[in-house]
Amino acid sequence: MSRFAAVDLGASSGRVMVWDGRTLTEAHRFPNGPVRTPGGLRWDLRGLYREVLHGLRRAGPVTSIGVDSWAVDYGLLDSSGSLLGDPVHYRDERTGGIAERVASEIGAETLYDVAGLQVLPFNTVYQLLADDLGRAATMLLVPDLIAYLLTGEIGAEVTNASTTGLLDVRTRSWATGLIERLGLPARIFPPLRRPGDPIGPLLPEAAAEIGRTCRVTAVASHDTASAVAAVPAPGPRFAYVSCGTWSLAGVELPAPVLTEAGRAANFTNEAGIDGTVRYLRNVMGLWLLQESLRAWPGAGFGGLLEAAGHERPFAALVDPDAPVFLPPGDMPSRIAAECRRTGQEPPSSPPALVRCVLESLALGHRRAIRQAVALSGHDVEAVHLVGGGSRNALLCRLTADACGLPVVAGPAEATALGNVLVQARAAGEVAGLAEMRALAAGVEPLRRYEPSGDASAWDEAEARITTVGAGAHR
Ligand code: LRH
Repeated sequence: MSRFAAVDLGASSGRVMVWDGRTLTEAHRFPNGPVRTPGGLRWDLRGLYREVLHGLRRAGPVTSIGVDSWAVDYGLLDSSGSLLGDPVHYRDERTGGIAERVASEIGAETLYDVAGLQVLPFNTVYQLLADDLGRAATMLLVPDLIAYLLTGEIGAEVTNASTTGLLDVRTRSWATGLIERLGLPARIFPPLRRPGDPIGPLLPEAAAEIGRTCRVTAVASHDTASAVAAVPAPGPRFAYVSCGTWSLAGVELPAPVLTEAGRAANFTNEAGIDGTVRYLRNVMGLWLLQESLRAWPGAGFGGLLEAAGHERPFAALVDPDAPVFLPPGDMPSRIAAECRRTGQEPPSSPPALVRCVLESLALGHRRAIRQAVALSGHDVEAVHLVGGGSRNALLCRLTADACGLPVVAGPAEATALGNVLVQARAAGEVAGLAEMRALAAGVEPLRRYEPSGDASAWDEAEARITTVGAGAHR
């Protein structure tokens, strides 16, 4: 079998991984994060690209490269193909109030009927409306931008384009009518490409940096779409939580669900591979922990987790999706303030706070999965928890208990796996989605957590965050 490289950029770390048909090996890993500039909260695109090139050099000879990343963010090119500044980070505050304005002007129902997307304040559509597009000739989402730097080719991969709010959920083509109604310039939306489509060979400059040439192939460039493609489920009756900076919790469906109840619950219909729909909701995810750890320099994560396992259950709970947790900043203080606001004693120590975050997240997983099942009518037998969060045994156990379903944890690198497996399939070396999932099941031992404990305690806990919580975006 050939070797394939995945460039997988997450919001808090990036990596270049190599697949040789049986094993996935890390060639390079590097931190990523927001940079505060006078022009707002941004990504350091050149820094990221430098790390990508370094990783691809270390990867050795490969047949093809695929690029995926977090969703919604983009860079703008001018008419000469030059980048107009670093991409703005989705946690920047520039989109404040825009979603509400668009909903009152166009109607939230109309938007949902066209794009089937959950309302998050940072959806690309709202970012574009906050942006100055005067000199923009092309909008490229982050993985398409990296692919452009590597090959010079312009395009928009469809799974990630489905997170813009401007892709027609039925036809999977740009929603030109909506784009026009919003007054956005149609010229900036590049031709669409699908997972498995060839993008092109490396530019000579990129090949010189990497030390060899090869081709770049479109993958499911939305990281969550790649992760779901690599869920190691033997059949269709599964829910998933793709757990990293965000937890994306839901089910895989053959067609979108565009009901009023789904819209009111803020469920999204994002594009998966092979025409599948990722019917899911965003839960705030490990961001709550990552930002807490940033406030406690020197705290060892392993020790904190171990201690959190011995803390009193359900001592304090927050709605993990409260908008107050979205921006960067002091997370422990915000969690304590939320506890006080909702009449609870704030966690008294870092382990107690970690326990509060993990139980609150498990409740977020439960709420999203139960609603996904109820709204879609798609029954599930197990929850597959993939991504970095699958290494967090306490979170996996709490999620199994909260959902009342077995949790199958792993693979941790599901996103990179989904990326390389789509390339292997495009090269004719893997047959289809079922074979991709069977291969994904073999890369690391999967851990199974059976639900245990008192189910009614979780019902009460959910009632607590639902009645006292901010209600977030649902
Ligand atoms: C996860 C993710 C998620 C998006 C968010 C911006 O990395 O792609 O699916 O909603 O980042």
